Amino acid sequence: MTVTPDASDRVVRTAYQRAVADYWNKEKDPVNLRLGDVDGLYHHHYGIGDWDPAVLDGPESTRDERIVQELHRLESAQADVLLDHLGAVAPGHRLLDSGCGRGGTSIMANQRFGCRVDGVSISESQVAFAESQARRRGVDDKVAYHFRNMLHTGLPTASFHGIWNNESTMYVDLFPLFAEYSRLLVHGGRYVCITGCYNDVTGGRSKAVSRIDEHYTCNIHSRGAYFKALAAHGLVPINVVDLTAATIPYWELRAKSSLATGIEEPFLTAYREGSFHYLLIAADRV
Ligand code: SAH
Ligand code: GPP
Ligand code: MG
Repeated sequence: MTVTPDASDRVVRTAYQRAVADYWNKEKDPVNLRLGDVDGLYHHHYGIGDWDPAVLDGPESTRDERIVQELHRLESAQADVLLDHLGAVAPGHRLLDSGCGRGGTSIMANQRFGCRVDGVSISESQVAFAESQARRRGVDDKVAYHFRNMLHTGLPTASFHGIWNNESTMYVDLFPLFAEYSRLLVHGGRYVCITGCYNDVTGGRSKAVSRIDEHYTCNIHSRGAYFKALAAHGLVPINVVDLTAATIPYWELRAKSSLATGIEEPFLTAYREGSFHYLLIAADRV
């Protein structure tokens, strides 16, 4: 990674963005690192699908390790579902992992499609970590990570066939974000996001949703906000999948594990009371 002396100012432009970058620069929680250590795919997103009840049985001494592996399997399954929605991606195409974290989903996309993938994050330490993983796997000629702001990436116009946000849209305003994607995507290019959003039907931000915002220094948007912002930027939805029921088991297992961070209860409450959904949205650039 090349960081010029003023790069940080150009990427991180507001006090809020500074706070977000600081959070991710310091983040080293075992709930993420121990899971990533399982196979070297480091994720900062949640899981979907049912877990095997057998992980709770068997010897106490290895129970924790079984849970770690199972949580990681569910998180990788989530990324696989996101990639399923990118449509036909050819080896010559270019993809953008916007808000890429430690880069796990970018590696999975390159493994699946054989194409070039660029990841951007507002956290310099995440970018350095992700770069070292790509080098370790020998895919750094195809998978590159950049210390950039997703609101103004500086990447070339109409150069991406696909862009995704895996749990990173809650850190930015959606109008400028989708204006940037509208610029970056080719005509017919696909945008996919997986996000947590609050329910317009039940009113404003519930107590549980506010606790999630506070925990991660983020600003969860309403469900409706996504569709308004997509429509305003020539991004036409092709698929909307409510993953709420599929993610609840992940949170239940996580709550039972020694890696629980305390945010499990607000997620379970918000999902069960219906004030919050875990949604996948896929849209085409027209
Ligand atoms: N998509 C990744 C990480 C999600 S965590 C994964 O699934 O593993 C949220 C990510 O959003 C972090 O990497 C954080 O640095 C990034 N982020 C937040 N605001 C950003 C911004 N304005 N520009 C670029 N990245 C941002
Ligand atoms: C990242 O996951 C969490 C977010 C990007 C914030 C909020 C997401 C929503 C869907 C509302 P992580 O893996 O770093 O979190 P944790 O440390 O809790 O596992
Ligand atoms: Mg995590």
